[in-house]
Amino acid sequence: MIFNTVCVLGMGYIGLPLASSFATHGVRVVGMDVNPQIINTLRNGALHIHEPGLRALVQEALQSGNLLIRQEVEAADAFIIAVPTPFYADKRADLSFVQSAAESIVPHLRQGNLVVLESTSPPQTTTHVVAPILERTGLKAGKDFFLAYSPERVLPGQIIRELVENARVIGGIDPQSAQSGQALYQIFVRGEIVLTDATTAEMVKLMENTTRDVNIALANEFSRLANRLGVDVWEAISIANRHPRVKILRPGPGVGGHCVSVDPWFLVESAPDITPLIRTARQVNDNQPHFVFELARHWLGELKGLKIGLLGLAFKPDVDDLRESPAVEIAYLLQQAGAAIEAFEPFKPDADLPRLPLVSSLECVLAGKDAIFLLVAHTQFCQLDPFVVAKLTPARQVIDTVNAWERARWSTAGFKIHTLGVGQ
Ligand code: SAJ
Repeated sequence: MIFNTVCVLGMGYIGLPLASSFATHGVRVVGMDVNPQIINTLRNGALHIHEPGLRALVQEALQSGNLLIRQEVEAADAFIIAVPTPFYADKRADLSFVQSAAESIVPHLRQGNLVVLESTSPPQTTTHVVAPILERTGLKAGKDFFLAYSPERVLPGQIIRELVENARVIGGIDPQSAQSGQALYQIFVRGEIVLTDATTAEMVKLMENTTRDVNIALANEFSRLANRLGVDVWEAISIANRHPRVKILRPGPGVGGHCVSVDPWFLVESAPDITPLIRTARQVNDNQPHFVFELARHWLGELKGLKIGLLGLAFKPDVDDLRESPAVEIAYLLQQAGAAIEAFEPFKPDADLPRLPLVSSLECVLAGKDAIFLLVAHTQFCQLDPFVVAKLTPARQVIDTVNAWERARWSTAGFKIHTLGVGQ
């Protein structure tokens, strides 16, 4: 199958690198987004997201003349849906973006086209939600056009490399659709391409992130036990991980981002009566910011009026993504308890968070504080020298929620350091 033109719907963390990768491999790509601000930003040669290496890739794609940024869907040989799947307050998936993306393809769908859904979705979304919308054309999925599900599986911070190198699963609604998907992605994917059916591919994606979530929940529970029992969980984990079949993940302030903290709910949604473990792990991780807040209260005493500087708000190290971030939740919990907080997020210094005061430098977030919290293990924070920090802040209490700071050194520099998972 020949793909002269590919239309990618959604110019976000996945759609933009994907569209650019096709474009730099000689395919004419229509990169489409409904948000006019994103369109303007991209057309002006700027980026609306931070991802290492993305700027160079997008520029190369634009300069090649192959990547066209549009606000409307255009006719193409293949359409890739890479839009967000948020969730409602009751944790059910909100498929409205997927549905409207599919609807916007309808007027352009032609015999022999391929449509691929990349957005993480509950099992059976491709067959039960997307296919019926596309079939409003009168064309039949699997007979007149190809339809497949191929989840993105890249790690934020490593997207550009992983997009090319990771194994890719392509689940067709029939074998020909999967093969058509393979022909498309092998244009730039160097990792193994594994073909299966659409619902299996949906399950694969959700199982991967659920495995991670359940394992992090376990690590977080270990850290709670350690705090109570007077054990250093980090030492215990490093010893346990020397066992050849044990790989305990890292405890932390909670699980954020738009993947691991969301996807397990899609499995619970599909069968709530048989998924108690997945649900409980989600609840443990969702509760972790509260656990950290209570620990802080225990360590620092009365929080009302306390001036606290917060280092990091992103959902994980070295990214600018604040979605579902446990750090943000901890910030609000401290604020609700009456603490006078200020936060510094170097990857998004001007983030718009209601009522949350952000400062734009390390100096500002340290100045005049009573206590400092390390909430995200951004490289620049991990490398902080406590002797330099001691000169920039009157605070002598620090709380390290990610075990990035060497306790002995911070103590020597005059700080009382409290670390998540280290019981006293
Ligand atoms: N976290 C911990 N402890 C750990 C590892 C992570 O507390 O040991 C926390 C992080 O700080 C963060 C959250 O978990 O708040 C999720 O971070 P992550 O690095 O585990 O994953 P994401 O959300 O950035 O990306 C995941 C990846 N999935 C897996 O590794 C199985 C990625 O490959 C997926 O493409 C992505 O979800 C996605 O889009 O679904």
